[in-house]
Amino acid sequence: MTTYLDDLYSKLGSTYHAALLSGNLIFTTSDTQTITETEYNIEYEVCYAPALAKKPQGIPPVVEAKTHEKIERVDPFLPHDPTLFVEDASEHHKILLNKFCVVPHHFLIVTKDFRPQTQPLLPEDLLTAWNALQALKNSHPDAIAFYNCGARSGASQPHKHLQVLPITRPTPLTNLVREVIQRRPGRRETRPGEQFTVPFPCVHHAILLQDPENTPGKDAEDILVETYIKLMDNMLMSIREYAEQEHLSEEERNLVMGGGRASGLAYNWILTSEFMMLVPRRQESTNPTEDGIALSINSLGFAGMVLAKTPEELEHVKKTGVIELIAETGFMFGKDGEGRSAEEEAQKKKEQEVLEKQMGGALSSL
Ligand code: B4P
Repeated sequence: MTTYLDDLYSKLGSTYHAALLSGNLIFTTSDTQTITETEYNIEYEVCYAPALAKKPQGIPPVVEAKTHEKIERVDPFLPHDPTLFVEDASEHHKILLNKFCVVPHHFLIVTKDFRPQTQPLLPEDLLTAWNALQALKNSHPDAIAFYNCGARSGASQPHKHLQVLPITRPTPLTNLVREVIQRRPGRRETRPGEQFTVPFPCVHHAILLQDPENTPGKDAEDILVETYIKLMDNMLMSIREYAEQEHLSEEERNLVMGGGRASGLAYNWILTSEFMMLVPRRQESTNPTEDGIALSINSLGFAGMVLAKTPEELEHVKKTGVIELIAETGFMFGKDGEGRSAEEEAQKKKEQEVLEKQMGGALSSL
């Protein structure tokens, strides 16, 4: 039997150094600034990397000329640059280093054959991402895997690829999740397999993963697939509820529902060794300011890491706040909770009641 991902980290290291030296991999230095949003009790990271503004943009999906001849598409992953190839990750996937990285050793899990980036994750994709995280468990226990699915999710390449950021400290999202799943007065701890939410004012769904070592009758693949399907079901339900709001125009309703096609949906998927999260996306970038400043947001934005490429973008993040900005690209809850699922609404109400009781009704008079 072929084994994959043995000694992944040392292979990442040697391939990374060789590709950096040969100039085939471009590492961009950045200045990471932490922003504390007291309203949400979250510490966010803004990664300021002005050199990335000069990076070539991703290629558009296949377009057909008027003659109906296909315009040839350049797929950077097929064939791939051999200097960026680390190893096969499974029968169906290969690992390539990210050519334009901000974090060293950032890598991609790419399907060997072309599959579209609008395709849902398959059991083999989920398991390969999980196996990659497990392979890094000793060196990088807080590594994070993500998938930018669909054009409005921040994806720039149409060939199916998941990504892994081998980082040595928890992302702001991981810190936040560890906080919200803990037992607190009036709240019991979240158990493995249960859903939870974080204080994002937009639709999102997350589940604390069961540990395959301690879950009789289920292996890692069963747990990952079950979790993903549950999250997708809930996400579709939330999107449908959101689309049914009376004030939405037909155009907006159609956009929300992805034009009625599964491939028209866009979402960010995040996996750590502790949880899985899905955030449906309404738009690729934040709402443009009067000066036309808009930030492109991908899964890392929802992991608490936002990328700013110009001083104006950096200023805009600091002024507006990260949470407001990322929420603009998802399906925002209205001020009165519009867009929140009935289940989430009930949960919020319950939390509010407990808080009010604890504070002697002080909250209700605010
Ligand atoms: P996508 O899913 O399509 O898009 P993306 O990660 O949002 O990156 P994008 O290409 O839009 O880059 P951006 O300037 O926003 O992923 C495509 C991936 O393929 C990218 O990682 C890309 O670099 C890589 N790639 C392109 N051509 C390649 C080739 N020939 N061979 C191998 N890989 C190739 O962001 C620039 C980079 O910064 C991205 O890698 C992005 O993931 C990363 N990033 C974004 N926010 C960050 C943050 N807050 N902290 C650290 N890194 C961050």
